Amino acid sequence: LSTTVLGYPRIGPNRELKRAVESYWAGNSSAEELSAAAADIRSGMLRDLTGAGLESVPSNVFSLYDHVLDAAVAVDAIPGRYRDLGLSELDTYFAMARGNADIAPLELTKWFDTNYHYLVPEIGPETRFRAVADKPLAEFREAKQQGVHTRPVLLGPVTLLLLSKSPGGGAPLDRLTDLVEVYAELLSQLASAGADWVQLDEPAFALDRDSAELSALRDAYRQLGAVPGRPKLLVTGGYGDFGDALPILLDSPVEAVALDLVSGERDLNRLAAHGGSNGTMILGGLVDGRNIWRTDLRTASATLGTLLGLADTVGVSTSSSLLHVPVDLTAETTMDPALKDRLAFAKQKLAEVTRLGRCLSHGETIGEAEALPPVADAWRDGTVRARLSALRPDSGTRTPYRQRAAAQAERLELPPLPTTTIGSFPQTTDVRATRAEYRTGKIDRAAYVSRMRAEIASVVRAQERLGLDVLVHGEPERNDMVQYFAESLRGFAATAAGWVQSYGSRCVRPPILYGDVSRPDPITVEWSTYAQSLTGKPVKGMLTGPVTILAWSFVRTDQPLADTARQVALALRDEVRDLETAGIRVIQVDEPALRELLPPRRGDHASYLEWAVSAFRLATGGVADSTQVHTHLCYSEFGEVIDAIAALDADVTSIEASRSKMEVLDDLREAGYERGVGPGVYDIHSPRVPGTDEIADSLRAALRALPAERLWVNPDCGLKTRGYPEVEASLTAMVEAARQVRGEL
Ligand code: THG
Ligand code: ZN
Repeated sequence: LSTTVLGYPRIGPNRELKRAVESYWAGNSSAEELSAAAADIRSGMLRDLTGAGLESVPSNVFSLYDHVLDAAVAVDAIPGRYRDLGLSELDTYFAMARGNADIAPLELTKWFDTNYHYLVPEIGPETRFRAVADKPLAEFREAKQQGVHTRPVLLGPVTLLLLSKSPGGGAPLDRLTDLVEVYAELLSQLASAGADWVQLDEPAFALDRDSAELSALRDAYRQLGAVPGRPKLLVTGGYGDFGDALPILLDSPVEAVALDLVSGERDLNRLAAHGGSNGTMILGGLVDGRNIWRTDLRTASATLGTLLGLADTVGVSTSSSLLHVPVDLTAETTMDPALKDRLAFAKQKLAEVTRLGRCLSHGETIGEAEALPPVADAWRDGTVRARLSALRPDSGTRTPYRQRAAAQAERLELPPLPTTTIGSFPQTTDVRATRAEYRTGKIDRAAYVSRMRAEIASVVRAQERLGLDVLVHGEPERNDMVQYFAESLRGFAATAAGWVQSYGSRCVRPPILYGDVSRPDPITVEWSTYAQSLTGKPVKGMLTGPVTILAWSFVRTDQPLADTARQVALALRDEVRDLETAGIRVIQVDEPALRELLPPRRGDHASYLEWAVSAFRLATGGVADSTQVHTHLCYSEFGEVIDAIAALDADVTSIEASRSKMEVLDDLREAGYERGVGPGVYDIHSPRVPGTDEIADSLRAALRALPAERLWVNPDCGLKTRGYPEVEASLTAMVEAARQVRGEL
């Protein structure tokens, strides 16, 4: 175990997984073809891992969709409604992941504070566990056949339960004893197949856990430690420190514990306070599994020195699985060499691990030549820094809401219950093709602009026909709401092939924020003003907020995130001001990721929310009273950030609420939010067209929590993934419902 990684990207170097599963789903290839493509991806992974000379190579880190779903399947926690479909194992798996015409998929949610999403298993009193070790065994044997003795990886039992829900009542954790018995069986089967080490991932302990949850951890590993003939156990966390779970693990009969020493350095102190590792091997997670900067090998090897003073046996690893970084930097052939020199993608990180391993085992030292090249002077921008320090402290403070609301009402002349959409309209193949043709130089700027204008004109006409009150231009020019802005801001670089899995077959290509950020030229103004020129109704300007831009990028680590957020906010503030000057009366700044960057430990929440809120306010606080600021947040779990949402001080906040049945309105009111709200009145994540009556009923329910002058009517998210027929039908129903309820006021 002296050198290893906790996991590796499983999408393939050219997104082979996406092609293979999507072709299978479309009925264009067979299960055998899918299985062959998956085996090829796994061999590629194995080649990378062994090629780097790691001492221990993980297996069962591949997944056809999601490793949490794989863990549920490995203990046979398949809810009855999927079992009853009578499908093959493979199709049952995909039904849980994606649903089908008759049945919804499992809920999808964020994996800790990353941009990966996992499927939420359902484990309740009715779940009948059984060990189904087929996948880990098959992948272990497959690697064995290719000459590699691997270390199977499983999601740990306690984390599996803590990530699950129990829709039928009871708590998943109530099933711990039964589940651990099944894990004991899985361990025995892996041992019989020849596995001498098994890795169990318990990242759920990066979050604050109560004493019952900590006891569950203690009980689980006491029980697993006692399994006769079991393999040795490596327990990993990642995504932060282990907190109070660390001493429990050190005192439990597991052979090794991996620490995240990138975002969980606090565990080093805890290890010292515990008087060392008590015989447990410690893997130092020194190579960042979630960001793309090269490891500072000198600092890392110094940390290894510290670890050697705290544990008898020490190894080197990544801070988390490498799932969150792109596969191979050598695919970036057009990147600025000065930037490329500072980066390491998954494959390059393997070499960093083995390099650190040599420091450990052969006492080698890190030479001058291996030091991280410095940040280039050209990436620093004195103007940005000077502008930020010259900002007045009240730059993020607008006048009181009442005063703004009166000025906006007079200027916008909207009916009560105004209708609008979240911003994007369906992205037709035509629109995508036009963007691609422009990008590859097949059409020139003039041809591109004229086609985009035609699309915008058609979207504006459609909205007028539908009778919406506040229009949008539809965002045909955007690929992704973060990538698009990154392409136009200084300080960001795009990658050519830096794909990272977001969920299932879906990937994103996060931009790299490497230098001081500024906005050389207006970005969205030409599109928004063109749309506004076509209609007398207000057109909303559409921007992505600073926190979301950071959350969905790879961000520099040479200065605090809060400072970087202020730079992004200042660039957006320039854009907001230009939109306003150009006559745009309503400006929406989306922050769907506000919740996502929330640090795992509650003790760190306040300082995060402080800078996150102040960045948003800096971006939006420079406008006149009569300019209306909107924001939009996705996902309905607002609990811990609800006060921050109120503190954003937007005039109108639209939120995903169709599934949480308007309860969020009461929560907002309790948080002291007394401005406009647009609770999503129908779910855009499903192709189903809502009825007028059901939307009208939701509006009536909302009116019980909110006065009519503050209620807006909108879908719960952007429409870019939907088709035109359903969008037109749904918006027709929405506008009609608003008209009906208006008549009752
Ligand atoms: N942009 C970015 N991150 C995100 C979202 C986003 N994270 C959260 C959420 N939205 C994730 N959702 C998706 C939805 C769709 C896709 C990816 C993430 C998707 N990707 C295309 C694919 O894999 O085929 C590739 C898109 C492209 O060509 O650029 O469909 O909206 N940054
Ligand atoms: Zn949304």
